[in-house]
Amino acid sequence: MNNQQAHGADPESAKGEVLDALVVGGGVSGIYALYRLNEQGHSVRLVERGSGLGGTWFWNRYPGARFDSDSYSYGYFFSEILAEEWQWSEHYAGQPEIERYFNFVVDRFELRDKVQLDTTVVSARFDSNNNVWVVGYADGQEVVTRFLVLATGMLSEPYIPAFDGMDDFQGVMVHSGEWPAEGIDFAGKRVAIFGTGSSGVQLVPEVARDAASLTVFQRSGHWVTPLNNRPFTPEEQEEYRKNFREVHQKRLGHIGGFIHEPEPRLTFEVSEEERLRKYDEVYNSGGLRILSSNFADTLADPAANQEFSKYVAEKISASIEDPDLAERLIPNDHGFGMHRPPKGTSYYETYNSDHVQLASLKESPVVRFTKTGVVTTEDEFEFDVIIFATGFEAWLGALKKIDIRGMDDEALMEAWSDGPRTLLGMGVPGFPNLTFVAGVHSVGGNLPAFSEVHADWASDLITYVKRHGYSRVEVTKEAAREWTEHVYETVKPVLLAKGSWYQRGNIPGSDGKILTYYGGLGTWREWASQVADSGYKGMEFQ
Ligand code: N01
Repeated sequence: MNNQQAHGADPESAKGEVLDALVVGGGVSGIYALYRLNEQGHSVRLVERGSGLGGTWFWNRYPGARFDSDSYSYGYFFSEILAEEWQWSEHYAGQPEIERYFNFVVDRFELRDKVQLDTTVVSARFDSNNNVWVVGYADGQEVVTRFLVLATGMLSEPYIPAFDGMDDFQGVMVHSGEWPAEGIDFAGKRVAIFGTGSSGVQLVPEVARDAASLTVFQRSGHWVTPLNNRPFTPEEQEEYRKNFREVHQKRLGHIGGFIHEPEPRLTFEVSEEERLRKYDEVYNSGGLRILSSNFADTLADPAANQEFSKYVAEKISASIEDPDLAERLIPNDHGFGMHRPPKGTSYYETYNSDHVQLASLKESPVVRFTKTGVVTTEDEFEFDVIIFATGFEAWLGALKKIDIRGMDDEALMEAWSDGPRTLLGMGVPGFPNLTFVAGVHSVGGNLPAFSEVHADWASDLITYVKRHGYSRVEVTKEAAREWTEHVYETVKPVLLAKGSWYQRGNIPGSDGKILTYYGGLGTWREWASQVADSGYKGMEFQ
């Protein structure tokens, strides 16, 4: 990385300048927003708190971090250059390669000079006299922008539970989403992992490989199925290149922005033999097909859900030598897919090793942390390293870190004290000239696919405002009420675990308000087109 790449543009250059748009966040959604806004001729800058680009794929550099959707379906589709000049090495690429991909995009499309790294936004105040946002950075500098584009991420603010005595622990404590760039050497170390969601599941076999001992603190079991990673061959790449446009269209036509063929049949309308054949197919195909190509009612009908959960439970039992241990690892408080299902590589098999043990927090909760480890109601453990794979405060965690003030100095979090209210997840009443990419109420699936359509819509809106000589656009309360009610309607048929992060269920004391849009990419696009085509009905211009 050269000097300019490491430090981005000179912050001093912002002085006196009024941008058309400031993009906050250099992850998947922010990078595309930067591309699109720049392509449409807007003066734009992207600021990112990290010292590199990639967002979630910059911070989550823990061993084992990788895609669980097919690499070539996760990236961008705005230019064929992306398929011609980028070759994925694996079906489910690892974090270093993914980080390289996002840097490749930024360099290939000559966006680097519009990126300012190591810049943390701490405040954003709407100046209603001039219809601009005044945005403050942690170092005290300010920048003025007509539009504020928040691409602060879905899972970007780590959540670490508060245990008594945590400050006393003298070993290394780290969250999976804030992994040190220099890595952690586990050789000969006694290691603990808290959390068995997607991050914990990816970490367990990697840490076990080198550590002297590994203790996994599990609160709930999760339904882990095989990732089945394999090389992405040059022949497959050629096929993908040829079908680039079709793959793009397929993503746009899929409810979750994936490329998987949906299965329209219902679980019990086929014979038992056919049901098992389908189950084997989705189980063995790897990645998230297990959910998105499974019978259509798997996440809607409790009996169908139970049927598939039973199938997966048998697979789990078959992977573990000790039947009692298998019993403890099999989820007993939610059915398959009610939490976002993790994909693993030898996850359950790792527990067959003598130096790996499961500590169930339901059977024996933590009493306190000590200087040397952890005391539970039944045991005392000594550790050198404690890893928290305990998830994130989805969407709102990152927004809470910025003091966002709209009309009449109202804080965004006050406006959302009864849960987020948005139009399309793109705009909020009382907060003019503010838009999001892959924000609350706008996404549920393959994030890059959603990011592209959101950023296109946002950039078109900014173009519209400029072309018509307006300086301000604001969502009406009525439009936000209507969309927010629709968001709540779409979640009703879905079987969701209470503790799921989609509704803040993982944050203690949370209100359980729905954050994710379940209506699908197609419905979102239809609604968004109707708004745009009607001259932005539900939005007021000045
Ligand atoms: O976090 P999670 P994650 N005491 O919230 C446990 C994406 N992702 O970082 O199940 C003890 O899923 C909690 O326990 P329980 C993906 O979208 C993708 O793993 O609530 N334990 C759970 O086991 C994913 O959904 C990939 O009982 C506590 C774990 O911590 C999202 O990121 C890879 C606790 C948290 O699981 C988040 O995944 C990684 C407490 N007080 C992540 N609080 C890919 O493969 C929480 N836990 C692409």
